Amino acid sequence: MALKETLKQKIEEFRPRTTRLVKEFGKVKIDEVTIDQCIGGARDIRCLVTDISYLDPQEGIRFRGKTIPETFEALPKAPGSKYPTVESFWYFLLTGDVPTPAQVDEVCAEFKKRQVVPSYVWDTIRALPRDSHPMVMLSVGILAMQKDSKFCGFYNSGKFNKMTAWEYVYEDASDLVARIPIVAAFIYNLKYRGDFQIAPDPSLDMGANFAHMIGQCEEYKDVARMYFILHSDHESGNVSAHTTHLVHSALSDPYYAYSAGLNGLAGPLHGLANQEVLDWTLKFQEKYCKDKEPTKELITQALWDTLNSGQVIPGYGHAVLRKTDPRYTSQREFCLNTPGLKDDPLFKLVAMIFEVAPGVLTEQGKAKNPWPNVDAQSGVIQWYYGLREWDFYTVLFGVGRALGCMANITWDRGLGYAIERPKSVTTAMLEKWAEAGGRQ
Ligand code: AMX
Repeated sequence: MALKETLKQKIEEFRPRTTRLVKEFGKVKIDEVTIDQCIGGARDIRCLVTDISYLDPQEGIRFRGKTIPETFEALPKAPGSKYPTVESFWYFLLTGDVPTPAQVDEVCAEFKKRQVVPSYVWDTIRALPRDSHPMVMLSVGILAMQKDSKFCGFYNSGKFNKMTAWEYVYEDASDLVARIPIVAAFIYNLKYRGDFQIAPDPSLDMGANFAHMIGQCEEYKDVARMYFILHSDHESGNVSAHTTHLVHSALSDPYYAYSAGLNGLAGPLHGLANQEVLDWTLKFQEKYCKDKEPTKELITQALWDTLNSGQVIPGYGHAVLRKTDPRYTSQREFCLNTPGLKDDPLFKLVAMIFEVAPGVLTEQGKAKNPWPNVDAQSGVIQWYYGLREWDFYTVLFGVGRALGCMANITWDRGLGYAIERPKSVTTAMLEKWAEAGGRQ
């Protein structure tokens, strides 16, 4: 069965569960809110629903119930590769089912049709100053496509229907997911390769095609597949996923929603951390190891210098996780299993930082989680394969994150989630309730 038909069946079967929860159990309490949470970024408040992925603080992410190794193991692999295609993962995220090879082929064929980017997108990106950050270019490129949104067209058609609205989100979401690597490759070539553009190769899957379009080697095809899958989703409370969900909840179409999500991803506490990690590591080499080999002592000194200057250690800490991020571990394993990369000096340095940084952060005593997150390990892989323009790294994150965000808002519409509108209070109210020991 084609992906959209399977999804239609799944959404229709699922709807009664959501309806029943609201109708019969709507008043059942699942959480309480403290003043800490109110001022401290709504940490840990259970007030979002998604079945696409779940983040356990100790275990890390599960996509549709599967850990990262289980996901990689279960999905059909790209030809000649140990890694699955991004297309098979997209099917899995949307439906929760492991696709058959034939179903993957269908998605691949569909993406070929969808991946044609309108030429006005290239004109829009080219009109930006060439020294704009590549995340600005990506966000603008995605937003430019809004004018052809099928969801927006459906809304404006006068025939809008809540039950079928998800189908138009699905159409936009699939177009966006198929096109975003093409847009990213265009930005890369525009900014760093003198606008030397390479046409997509219709015989290749998404990851392989991205590698081809940025002039990368054979091995990088797996890097792209792994990278896009690992960065796809981290349940729905993180800034990029939450922003996308929030903006779409106003029935803004997927282009508006994901452009906004990308703007959140571009923050240094979120997706920009991968660029910051590379920046930190290279500056460390430059400043502390000009004429000597890096040592744990030198790294410890540099980490304390960073903390004492009021900055965060990029790539470490997490709002939910309380152990080493399995996305970090997965990329580390890739490095260890790749001859050349495992002996690369930058990888060895990143591995040495891993031995030291958790201890330094624990000694400082502020971070609730001293362990590395996804961003501590991702840049070194790109660097090794010659992708050394590290301000591009968050764009790679953004290509992957599109998968999770688009799968989520397709289901948001399928289940008819409401416009998001939490209630705010004033500081005086908090002070009054604080005195009284709770809200009266
Ligand atoms: N370096 C230094 N201080 C850190 C720290 C780090 N890596 N991680 C947390 N802290 C500090 C916080 O800044 C905060 O300090 P404050 O009390 O002075 O404000 C204190 O420790 C408590 O913070 P927390 O509850 O442990 O973390 P959080 O939920 O507020 O923030 C995060 C989480 C990721 C923003 C934070 O750990 C951080 O800034 N890490 C570095 C940036 C980074 O790697 N971001 C990427 C995260 C993954 C992603 O989204 N891609």
